[in-house]
Amino acid sequence: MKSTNERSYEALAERLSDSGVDMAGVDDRLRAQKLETPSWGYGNSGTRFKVFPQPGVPRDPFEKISDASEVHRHTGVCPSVAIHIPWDRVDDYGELKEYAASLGMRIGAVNPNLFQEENYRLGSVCNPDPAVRGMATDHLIECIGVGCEVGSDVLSLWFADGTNYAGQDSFMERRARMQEHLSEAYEAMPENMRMLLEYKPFEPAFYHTDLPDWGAALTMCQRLGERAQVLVDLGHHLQGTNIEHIVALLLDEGRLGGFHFNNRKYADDDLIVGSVNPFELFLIYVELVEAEESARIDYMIDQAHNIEAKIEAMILSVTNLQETYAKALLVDRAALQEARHAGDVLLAHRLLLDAYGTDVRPLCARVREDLGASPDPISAFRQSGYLDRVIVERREGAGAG
Ligand code: LRH
Ligand code: MN
Repeated sequence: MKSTNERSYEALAERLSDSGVDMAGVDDRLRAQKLETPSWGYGNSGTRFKVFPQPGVPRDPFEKISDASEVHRHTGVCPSVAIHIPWDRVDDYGELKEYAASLGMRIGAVNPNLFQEENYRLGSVCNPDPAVRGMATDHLIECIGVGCEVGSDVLSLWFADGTNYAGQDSFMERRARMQEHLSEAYEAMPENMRMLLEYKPFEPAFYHTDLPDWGAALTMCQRLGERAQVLVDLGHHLQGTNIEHIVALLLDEGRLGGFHFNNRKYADDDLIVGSVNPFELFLIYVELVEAEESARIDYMIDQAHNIEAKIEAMILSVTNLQETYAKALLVDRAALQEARHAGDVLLAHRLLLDAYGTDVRPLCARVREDLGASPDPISAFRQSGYLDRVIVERREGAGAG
């Protein structure tokens, strides 16, 4: 007796094949989708107003990887975890790597922290004080070492560096300082490692930020070298910004290195990806579908789950990304090209709406099943008893955060 999902999948596949969709091709790309979850998304987090600790949150990087492996077990597409140093500092990184491997996981991007030390009040690599810049560069090189120990080939950099008042410092001098110290780090990276530069328009700096937008990040990457690429955090754009256009520009420059997926209604809200503006996320994937075959792009999630259940929030984020990718793969590219060249404005637009309006959930459920994961991940996670078990196991000691 066929399950409801099997029947709805077959009906969907038949309808899509009849309309010329290469279902085997779509299946292949969905099965090959790779997403990376952030270790810090499993720990306690909040705002300057309050951090609401949750029972069962991981107390160390090993437990964060365990939670990440649970998300991978149920979704099948997120076998790597990004780490943040020192939040995930351990005595033996080889042991952390082995532990991840024992759960079918690997360590992904290594994120240095250049925003929490006292000395960084006036910046890190852009700080007027050469001693502080040296300290920041030492930390970058330490993180390159961590990357080598855990088998990571991605150094993911975000700088809180900036100023709060006009006149406080020289834009040009700060940019020269950043280039000088990033070049030092770039030279220290092994040949297989890539440096991702993440821009952000403001916060914690509120007059200027040294890497505020894609242009500043792109031109800095072009100065550093081929293995320096731009990281697009969806929450790091001013209201009204057309992010999918920025994605197309960076792809065209061959410098789109990766994403920090999340969603915002106002500023850097770090909400669940696709929870506020799913159509924008779809349009970003429409730009990626064609280009990603020739580019290495790291798809990472960067979120803070301040009030919602953290593992479930991560599972929902991953399924939102699976469904959005599936919809973007359904766009009839040939018809779209034809409509565009014919200047048929609304036909081109409606071809995107057709794909976006397709209920791809039976397809994604089927792909997860094929990957040995759960057709309905959130129900499977709830029935797994994993959370109840870790709440008991992790009763002692403080949650990480
Ligand atoms: C900065 C940011 C960056 C991380 C941090 C956790 O807002 O997006 O990617 O280092 O969040
Ligand atoms: Mn980010």
